Formats: sequence, C-alpha cells, structure tokens
Amino acid sequence: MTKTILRALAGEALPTPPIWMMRQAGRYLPEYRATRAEAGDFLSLCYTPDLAAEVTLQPIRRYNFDAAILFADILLVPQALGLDLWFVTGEGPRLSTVTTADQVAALKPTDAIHDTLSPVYETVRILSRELPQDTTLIGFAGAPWTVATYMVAGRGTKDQGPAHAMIAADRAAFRALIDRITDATIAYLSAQIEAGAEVVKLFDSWAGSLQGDDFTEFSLEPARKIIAALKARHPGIPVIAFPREAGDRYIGFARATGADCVALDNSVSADWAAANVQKDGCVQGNLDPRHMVTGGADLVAETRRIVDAFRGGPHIFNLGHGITPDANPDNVALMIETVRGA
Ligand code: 1CP
Repeated sequence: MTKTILRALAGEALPTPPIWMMRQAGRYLPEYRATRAEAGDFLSLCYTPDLAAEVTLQPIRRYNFDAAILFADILLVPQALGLDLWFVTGEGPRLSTVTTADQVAALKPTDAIHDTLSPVYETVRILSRELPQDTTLIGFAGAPWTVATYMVAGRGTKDQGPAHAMIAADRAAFRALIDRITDATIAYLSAQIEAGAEVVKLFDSWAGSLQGDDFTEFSLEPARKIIAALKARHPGIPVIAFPREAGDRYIGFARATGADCVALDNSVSADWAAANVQKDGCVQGNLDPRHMVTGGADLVAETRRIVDAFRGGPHIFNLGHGITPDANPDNVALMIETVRGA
C-alpha cells in the first residue's frame, strides 16, 4: 500500500486528498510550547534531535496528518555556511550579513555544512523509525533566493529591499551567492534523503518579489538545478516547489523545474489553479491560514470549495502559508474532518 501523499505526488487523483499543514509543529500547540521551553531556545530545539523529533511527531499524534515535516528552519543553512544566527524573542531571526563578492567567497565550502547540520540528519533518522507506517516524512530547505534575502539583510524584510539592492549593485556577486546556496541546498537535501526523507520541499517564500528575468534567474533556475541534481542522485524522490506569490508564473513552473508538485499560496484561486497549474501535475494548497484563527462555517465552506475545485486531479490539501501562533487547535481538527468527510 503506497502512502497517499506519494500516490498524489505520482499524479493520482484520490477520492479524499491527503492532508498536512505548513508549520504544523508550532506555537499554536501547547505541547510545542512546552517542548520549546524544555529546549530553552529555538535553535537548541532545532539542533537537539530527540526534541526536534518530538515536536515533529506532536501534530501527527494529535491530528493524524498524512505527512510529517521535519522540524528545522531554512536559516540553518546560512549558519552552516559560516554566518552567525540568533533569534530575538518577539522579533525573529538575526544573522551576520553577506553583501560583497569577498564575503561570498569567504563562506564555508559546501562539504563543511554537514559539520553544523548533522543533528538535523539524526532527527530525520529518528523520525523514519518512529513515524506511523502510513505517514510520509517530508524534508525541506529554503530556496536560494529566499535564503539569500535573509543573508543579505541579516533579518526578515517586507520587500526584500537589501537583496534587490545587491542585485542592482553587483549582480555577479549576487549570482555567486545564489550558486553557493544552490550547491549547499543540494548537499543538504541529499543528506536528508539519505537519512530517510521520502519527499523534499523547497520553500521560496519571497519568490513573489522577483520580476521578469530576475524571477527566471534567481527562483526558477536554481530550483531547476537543485531538482535535476536530486533526481540524478535520488531518482524516485518527489520534490514539492513553493514559489510563493508567483501569481501567473505558477503556470509551467513544475514543467520548467522538474518539480513533482507546486504548492499554491492563498492569493491564487483554486479554480484558476485547477485549470492552469494542476493540468501539469500535483498541486498542494491553498486554504487561507486565517481560517485556522476564525473557524466556523467559513472554514468549512472554503475547505469544501478547495477540495471540490481540485477533485479532478492530483491534490494534497494544505494551507496557503504557515499556520499562525494565534490559531485555535480545534479549527485544525475541523478542517481535517471537513476534508476527510467531504
Ligand atoms: O519561536 C518559535 O518557536 C519560532 C517560530 C518558528 C518555527 C516554528 C521559526 C522561526 N521556524 C519554525 C519552524 C519552521 N520554519 C519549519 C518547521 C516545520 C513545520 O512547518 O512545522 C519550517 C518548514 C520553516 C521554514 C521557514 N523558516 C520559512 C519558509 C516558510 C515560510 O513560512 O514562509 C521561513 C521564511 C523561515 C524563516 C523564519 N524562521 C522563523 C521565523 C519567525 C521566520 C520568518 C522570519 C521573517 O521573515 O521575519
């Protein structure tokens, strides 16, 4: 019996779509907050395999999702490449910055990333032993553009201004940075797969701020390279790409990059995506995460609408972005019940 997520990723339209949720391990769950307090801080949680595995398993126990996503963060890769990384409570991540060709050249070599990231691989090994047999284990990394926006700015930004400024000031240096992250991402995801990840996802959360040729060069092309390298090394491991807020550039993205599935954000309509994106293969998405806060009849109606829109083809039910800390855990149960009962 092949796992439902793998069947959907192979192109099968299932009567009930499999379901998981971005950020399903997170602050909306009291058990997550307790384990995080035990770890002391967020990075210790990421780098302590037993605790990272524990928080990955919490939403599986509570809700029986069809997939578990490895608990880690996209910003571990910049740290593994030599940047300082810390989290300011209530504000978010901070990093030392890379803005010049010399600083790009001074990043650690790709092979050295495993020194920092080996605890993540141990988390994956624990999970592949402990997950229920029918639950798929998803590994992940940030896509090069999104990771670069944090490395250049040293923090999260609304408009990714510092990264766009670096493109304008020294495109060759920015390209070199993207190439370094691309190589590191291939090595990182390969190691996750070798440790037991059955699917990997590339999060390009800020793809929507790239225009024209910049989108092609810094979002689409690195995704294509990473997927080609992974497929050469690990044929049969499906890849989900998430070029968030790509709008009409979702059309053809799977074909152009070799992705087995594209994850849709909630700014595109499910009907539009069914006609224009799902025709190329599996799609994932795309309920607005705010329904996990507000719940009620709107949640049920929207969930049903999305399930119906994608019924004709391969679909993995998910949110359009991560669940927020103010979400009500009961609303997650209501969403799952609606999908499975629809
Ligand atoms: O205080 C806390 O407990 C930290 C909140 C938190 C969590 C739960 C952060 C900090 N990261 C994570 C885990 C995480 N991050 C996962 C784990 C698996 C799961 O989904 O359950 C994943 C896949 C990510 C990915 C991630 N981190 C992305 C891409 C997806 C997205 O949400 O767009 C991004 C952009 C980050 C950076 C990051 N890490 C954390 C925060 C608060 C942020 C955003 C910072 C910003 O832009 O200001």
